[in-house]
Amino acid sequence: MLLTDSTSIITRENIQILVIDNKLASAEISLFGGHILSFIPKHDNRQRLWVSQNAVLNGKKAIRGGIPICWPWFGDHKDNQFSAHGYVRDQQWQIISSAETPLGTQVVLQPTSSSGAGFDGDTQLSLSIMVGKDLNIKLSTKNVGETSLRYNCALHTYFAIHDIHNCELTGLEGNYLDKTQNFDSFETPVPYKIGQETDRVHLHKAPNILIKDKDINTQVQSSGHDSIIVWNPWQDKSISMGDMADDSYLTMICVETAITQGQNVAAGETHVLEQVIS
Ligand code: TA6
Repeated sequence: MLLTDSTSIITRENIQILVIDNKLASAEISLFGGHILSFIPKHDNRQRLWVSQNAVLNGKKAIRGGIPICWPWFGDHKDNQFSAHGYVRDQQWQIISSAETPLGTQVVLQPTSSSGAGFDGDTQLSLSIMVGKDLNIKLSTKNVGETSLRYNCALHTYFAIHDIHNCELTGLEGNYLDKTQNFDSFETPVPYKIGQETDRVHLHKAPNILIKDKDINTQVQSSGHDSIIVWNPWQDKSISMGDMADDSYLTMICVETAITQGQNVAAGETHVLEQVIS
């Protein structure tokens, strides 16, 4: 196992977790799903990510919370016969490399296979994570086939907040498609507050979003995306989801850096989706 001075492996229920603890931050990454579960910078010791207290850690079901990797599609599959959000968030990933750098600890993970039913691309998928003052996540899709491919993806990040009623987003503009209203198009509200089930695909390459949680701000910088999704299930959906406590919608919000409009990757080329959390 490729470990460094600041990395170790623990087992929690049925999953292996890579624990990173360096002078800048600590983090936990489930090797099941290539799934970041925790990021705590040491300058403020504030947990940035939310994980459900009822998350299933059986190594079969995608973990509720943290940063699920949605690939090679986002949401429902166009043929609707495959599970939502693709097939890599519920498979085992491997550590390809790890290194201590001046900016923090960098690890690269890859899924056991990036081929699967529902997608005919020939790819190499890798996730590069830098755990430092910020959390820098890069999802790279290399086309190792002979023909161009097209895919969607998302870093489906669940952020921890104190109270959804005191939360406001800045940095989004233009129109969004509202999944709770047949994907009809609406204007981004200002101020951007959440007071009901919210499931919005913003067709805006917002490079810099602030999640304002009373007087605490979490910055979300994105690149390589064509959309930002904002999701909060609110109370009824939370109650209906076995891996969410009934009131857990109050302390989380998803701000997801994504490709939802189709990204072409020519043979031999690589596309990188990046999210930086501060
Ligand atoms: O990103 C928002 C969303 O697509 C919602 O529609 C909701 O389905 C959420 O993802 C969670 O999906 P999951 O398959 O993880 O339950």
